Amino acid sequence: MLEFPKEFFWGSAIAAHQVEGGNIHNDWWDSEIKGVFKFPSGNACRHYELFRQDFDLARQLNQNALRFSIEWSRVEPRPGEFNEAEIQHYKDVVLALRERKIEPVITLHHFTNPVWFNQLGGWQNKKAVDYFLGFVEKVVNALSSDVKYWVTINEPMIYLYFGYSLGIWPPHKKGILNTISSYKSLVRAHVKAYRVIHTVYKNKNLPEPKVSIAANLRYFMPCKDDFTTRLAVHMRDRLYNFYFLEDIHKAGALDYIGVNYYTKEDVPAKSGCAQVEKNSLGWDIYPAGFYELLLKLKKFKLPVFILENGICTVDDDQRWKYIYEHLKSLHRAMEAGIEVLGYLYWSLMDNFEWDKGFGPRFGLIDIDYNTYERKIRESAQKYAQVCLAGRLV
Ligand code: IFM
Repeated sequence: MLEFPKEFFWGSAIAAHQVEGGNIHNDWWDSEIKGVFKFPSGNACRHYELFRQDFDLARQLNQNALRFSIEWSRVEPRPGEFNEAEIQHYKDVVLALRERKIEPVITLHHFTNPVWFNQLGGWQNKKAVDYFLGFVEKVVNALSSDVKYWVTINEPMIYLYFGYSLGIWPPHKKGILNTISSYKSLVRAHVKAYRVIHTVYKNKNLPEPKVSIAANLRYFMPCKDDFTTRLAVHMRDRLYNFYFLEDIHKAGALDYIGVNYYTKEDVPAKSGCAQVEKNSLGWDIYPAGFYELLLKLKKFKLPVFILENGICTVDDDQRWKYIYEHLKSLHRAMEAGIEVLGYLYWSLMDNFEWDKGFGPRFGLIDIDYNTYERKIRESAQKYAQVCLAGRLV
């Protein structure tokens, strides 16, 4: 039996564009209606209207934390023009969570931008960070009294890779120079947002907030025991896993480390040294890598918060096995001295998996996209027992 701390966050995560539906003012929607993607997000899960029902289910599943994102393009559909009704909507969302004794963990940027922001040059515009801060200040002022945990940017390296290096996601700005300049912008955006958030709390005499990013971390698996492989692993760790975190840590803008962990990657790539099970998108399932990675975070001397960990599969037994094995690894890392604040499964419900559409099923809750009926999966019930007892049997 593995015991977790009494004060532990057990929950799940979602993101606006993937669940809300009808996000007509953002760049993903714009690319979708221009036919760039095969699968448009449309109504998604209709979570925008059904959020109370979804939070009832989260409560029923004994979850005490939920991560969601605020859709910037709803709050600020035109530059400097804030939509008070949308701000009220997110206040209602936070309140609905609090009423159910669920801790809100709020993401401010989860892959989508308002269309106007991209039209003005996106993250390459000299004023990009100021635009973002205008939104951040507005939202944080509105929600601060009921929120402690903030995530400024979700998976900056993934966003930069798909949106800039490859250019297949909005804003479709392919190229290394675009990637580098946007990287710098995102680092500045985080650091300044961190300061804005802390200042708002200070001015309002509120207890200190906790601010981080959600870093998508991958376990780079050394497939040979030689110097070149070790160097290649080190370089990938530095570049993909730690560079962004180190930059913002150096700037004193990190209160905890937000971790999203899904998979491993062999080094050299595709050498297939460890043949393992895969999820329905073909990603390797490797819980041992979760442990190894968490240990590598020791150097930051900060608590860790698992903001995403999950599997897309049509085999619900495989989902439970995934959760179980990853929780075991997490517990091992905690025994080895890593302080962990909580574990959020990705995702509370099936949702719009970006360019892959609605095919991949990551949810603890099944969504019928014809009727929008929600059905709790068996794996969710098992996870609910862990959330309730705070232990893995
Ligand atoms: O669906 C995504 C999420 O938006 C960010 N992290 C990874 C998930 C699964 O691909």
